Amino acid sequence: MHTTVGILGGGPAGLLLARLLHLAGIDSVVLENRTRAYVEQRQRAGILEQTTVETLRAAGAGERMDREGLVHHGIDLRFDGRSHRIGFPELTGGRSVVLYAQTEVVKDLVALHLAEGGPLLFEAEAHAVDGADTDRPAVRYTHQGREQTLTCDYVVGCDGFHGVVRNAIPEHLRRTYERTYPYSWLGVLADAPPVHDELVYAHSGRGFALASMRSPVVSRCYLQVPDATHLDDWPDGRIWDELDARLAADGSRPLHRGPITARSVLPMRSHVTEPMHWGRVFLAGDAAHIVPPTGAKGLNLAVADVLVLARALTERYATGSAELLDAYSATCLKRVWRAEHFSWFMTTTLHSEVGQSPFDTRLQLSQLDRIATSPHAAAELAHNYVGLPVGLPGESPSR
Ligand code: FAS
Ligand code: PHB
Repeated sequence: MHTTVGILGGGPAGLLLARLLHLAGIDSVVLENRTRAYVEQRQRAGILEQTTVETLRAAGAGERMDREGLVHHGIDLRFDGRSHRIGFPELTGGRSVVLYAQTEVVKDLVALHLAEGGPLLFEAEAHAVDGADTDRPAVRYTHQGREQTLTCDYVVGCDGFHGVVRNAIPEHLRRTYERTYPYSWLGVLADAPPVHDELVYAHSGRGFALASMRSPVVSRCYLQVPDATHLDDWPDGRIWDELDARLAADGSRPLHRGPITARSVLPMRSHVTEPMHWGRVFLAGDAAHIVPPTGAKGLNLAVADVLVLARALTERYATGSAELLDAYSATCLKRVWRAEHFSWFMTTTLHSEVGQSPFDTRLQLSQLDRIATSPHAAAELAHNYVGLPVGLPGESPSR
């Protein structure tokens, strides 16, 4: 099989890229390792930056998001028994975020692509990319029990952190930057109405907590727990008690409790692979970078990479110029490192390490107090949270 762009991975990055290329009249084939049901139910991100929302609308995948998504104009920060709201529009010149789960974004993009787009093969596992430095790279993959080859002009690795495309960049040319954190998140989904209509991020001596949601009747909450935590040690009652203890602040109400329908433990890591382009191979999304979810950046970074790459490929096939393709890695890494910094900042400011010194705790509280009392510090957080410029040609850089 031959196509113009071979896309490995049917997560949000791969599906959105295929959609944007389809709208630009550029053929692609998407190879996804798992089943459709699996990728559509895999619980991950929940917050969409304004640029992500606008991109999904422009791609024709915004109708259900606009109907069911919850527009959030702020977040609550809780620390030292106090609650402080960060209002986004007033601090960012009118920008906000939307709460709409990644599972729903993926469902919308899969449905749209199967209805209008090119080939999207599920249960197609890619093994390797050959000839990445030639003008006709080839992907070796298995589908329906048969070894197959997909040749293309370009290969894009949207295959996540454990993907194979990254390995097509010669090791001696690849630079890896990593930071791991000595704690994890216990994430739960519960049939319980959220007690607060915006997200609540809490710093407490017992550890971090986040109260998020999936709908007006479904809560999504997270607790900082030690690495290698066993779910059996966390029966429902203990989870709710701990959430209430950490989220408590003046005037706050305890959470509504309900059946917990899903739970998982997520390790926390920051990771960047450079470059994000070599020869005829490109990396986008988690295949190139991972952020701890405290800054709600993961999915939004993947969308921003794909926006820049789709624009560059469209330019290549419309004018023959590879200028934007050659600038892809540098363009994305500028934004990626900003998001890495913001996610590291939110993580290290809001989580308490075991054995953390009282001095460090005081520093965290001073930083949080600064955000709560200084419009400048609050604006810096708000701008990063609602989303910074993507790096598209002609985009206003100053935000
Ligand atoms: P994805 O990982 O979503 O998609 C990659 C796809 O490639 C997968 O479908 C995989 O099956 C496929 N694939 C892999 N290897 C393949 C191969 N060899 N052949 C074919 N296909 C292959 N972000 C938040 O903001 N909030 C959260 O709460 C949050 N929770 C997260 C929880 C987890 C467990 C993870 C891993 C991430 C979480 N994130 C969260 C970040 C998340 O949103 C990612 O940034 C986002 O999924 C990135 O999208 P993609 O780059 O498309 O990668
Ligand atoms: C979520 O809703 O899953 C979510 C929201 C914000 C975060 C992390 C996770 O920072």
